[in-house]
Amino acid sequence: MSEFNVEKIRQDFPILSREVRGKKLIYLDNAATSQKPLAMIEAQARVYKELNANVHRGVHFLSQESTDAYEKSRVKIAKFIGAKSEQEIIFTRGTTEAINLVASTWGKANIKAGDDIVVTRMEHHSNFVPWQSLAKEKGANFKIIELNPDFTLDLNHLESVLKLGKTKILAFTAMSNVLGTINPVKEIAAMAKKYGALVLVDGAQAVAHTATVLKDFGDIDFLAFSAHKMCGPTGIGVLWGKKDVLLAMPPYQFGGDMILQVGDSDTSWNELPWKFEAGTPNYGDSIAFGAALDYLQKIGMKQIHEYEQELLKYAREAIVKLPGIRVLGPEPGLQGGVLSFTSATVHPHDLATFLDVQGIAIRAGHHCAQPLMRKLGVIATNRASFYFYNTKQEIAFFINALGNALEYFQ
Ligand code: C6P
Repeated sequence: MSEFNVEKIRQDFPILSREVRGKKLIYLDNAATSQKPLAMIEAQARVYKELNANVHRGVHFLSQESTDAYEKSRVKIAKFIGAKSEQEIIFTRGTTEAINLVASTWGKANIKAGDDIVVTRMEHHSNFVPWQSLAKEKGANFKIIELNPDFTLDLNHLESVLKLGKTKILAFTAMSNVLGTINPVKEIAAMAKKYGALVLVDGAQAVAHTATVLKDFGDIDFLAFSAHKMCGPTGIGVLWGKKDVLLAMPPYQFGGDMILQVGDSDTSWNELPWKFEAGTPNYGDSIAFGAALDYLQKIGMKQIHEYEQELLKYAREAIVKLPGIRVLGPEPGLQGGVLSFTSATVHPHDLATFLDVQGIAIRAGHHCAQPLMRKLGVIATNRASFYFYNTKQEIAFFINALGNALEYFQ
């Protein structure tokens, strides 16, 4: 085990000391949303206690203070992912809205009938349906890259599609929320560029666990991620885009703050990033997101990643010893802290309900990835997902309870 003081870290998360159903909470549903440290909770409360005023709209002291905090948070996010400029950071409600923004602005302006829009079999609905819908609207072809039997992406299939030279955009996840598969983003992006396609990366899962995001991802054009999966508040997320690509895109929504000048018959748009932020933004949560990033960086993203890999290895080695359990995910090393499994005999919802009675929170269902479920030939899986405040003891308890569940349902 690395030099990682998990017991000390856990004290930063008030919710981790509560009981559920009379049992100590074991929270293993981190891929759905992470828990929140006090530093973030207090930063959010401070906004409303001390500096609440609408941003970009007042000359008075409070408005300037809140605008300053809002824009400072944008700078923190830019630094966290290694963006060239904070102008490339657009606040959205989350990953879903960030992807919809690109599909409806860039997509509507650039996709024509006969073009290829390419996604993969392991996409979350948020990175599948907006593209499928855009393709329908424009008469474009919607293509899905399949997986290898080991749950990795079939790069030969991808290249065979890209080679046709018709792909306008390749949208794929950096890490699957079901399989945990970590895709080789840099390699895939380079391949897409070779054939002239733009690249959108869904970072909803990966950014929460990656130390040097844009450097690792190479030549991509867009990145979408959500604060709530990385110790931040719900309802806030980011679209990062290359400046020249964003500049060429039409606005998303229309209203306050995104305009420069409104004439009776014409309107001009504000500079980046505000061109894409119509209306009063969610400055409270944006500021709190900055505090969450400060917290993560204090712990160290590299340490977080390494520790999670230890937890995953421990869990995987233990779970495969249980009778009838099938793990759906690639070999260790190619997998993030997400462990999906099925039982040969027990329905995922029964298992999750049994565990819930023991205070253990895991997810059961299709994980918003029905195209993947269909291909895997299952209607649902169980999924345990880890973050840096989980412990080996919690995992041991979970595995033991899972063993009991399997026995009980026999
Ligand atoms: N996955 C899960 O339990 P939002 O809801 O916009 O913050 O994120 C959507 C999303 C997009 N892509 C991936 C890879 C995701 O994992 C998610 C969210 C959660 O797996 C909720 S369904």
